[in-house]
Amino acid sequence: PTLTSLYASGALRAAATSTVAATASRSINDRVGLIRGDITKLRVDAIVNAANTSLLGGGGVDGAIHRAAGPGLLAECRTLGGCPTGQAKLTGGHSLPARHVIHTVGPVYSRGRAGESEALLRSCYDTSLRLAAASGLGSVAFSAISTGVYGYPSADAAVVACRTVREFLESDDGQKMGRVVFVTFEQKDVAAYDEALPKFFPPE
Ligand code: AR6
Repeated sequence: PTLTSLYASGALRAAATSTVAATASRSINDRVGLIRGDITKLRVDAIVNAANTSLLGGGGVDGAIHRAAGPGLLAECRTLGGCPTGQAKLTGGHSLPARHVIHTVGPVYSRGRAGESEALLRSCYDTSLRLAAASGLGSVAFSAISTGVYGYPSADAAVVACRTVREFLESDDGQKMGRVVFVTFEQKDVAAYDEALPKFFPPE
């Protein structure tokens, strides 16, 4: 199936499940995807939320996820004691089609401290992927962390996202991961991933 047909259907989970056993023979490119749309509609093992350190909700994708998941998600988040920037925490998916939500906290972008912002953004992707793998989750969909309210330039953020996912999928921990999907929403991020993705996942 095409990536588009995986959107809002049961096929993404089916694809991930059926391919986990065969990851050894699958290329890295077969394990990465890019779609444009609302992340709250995806039926995957986990969607990754761009949260804040309180983990108590907010605007943007965080607000959309909490609205779609229902009040049970906020209740569970209240038990977590927040999350430091660059780290990630796992909850259930509640009323979402996704089984789980990984809440990660991106950096507020600072041009003057771009290196620090980059290290923290990289840590968001890396920590989320390790948490997913440690929890036995085989399919993960990422929102474009920090590229909204937190102001991270989309092109730079897409490079960090693609590079970190590539390195993870090549690592020992990454072998079990069936599928990682980047979810774009606004045109600026669509363009950023159209540019970055082929550089890190070149057509074979
Ligand atoms: N599905 C997928 N992506 C979305 C959706 C959606 N439904 N809605 C927005 N996006 P942002 P940040 C994209 O601002 O920059 C919150 O208040 C959006 O186009 O949601 O990390 C939190 O509580 C953008 O590309 O997150 C924090 O306080 C991306 O999601 C703060 O915002 C991230 O934009 C975090 O800021």
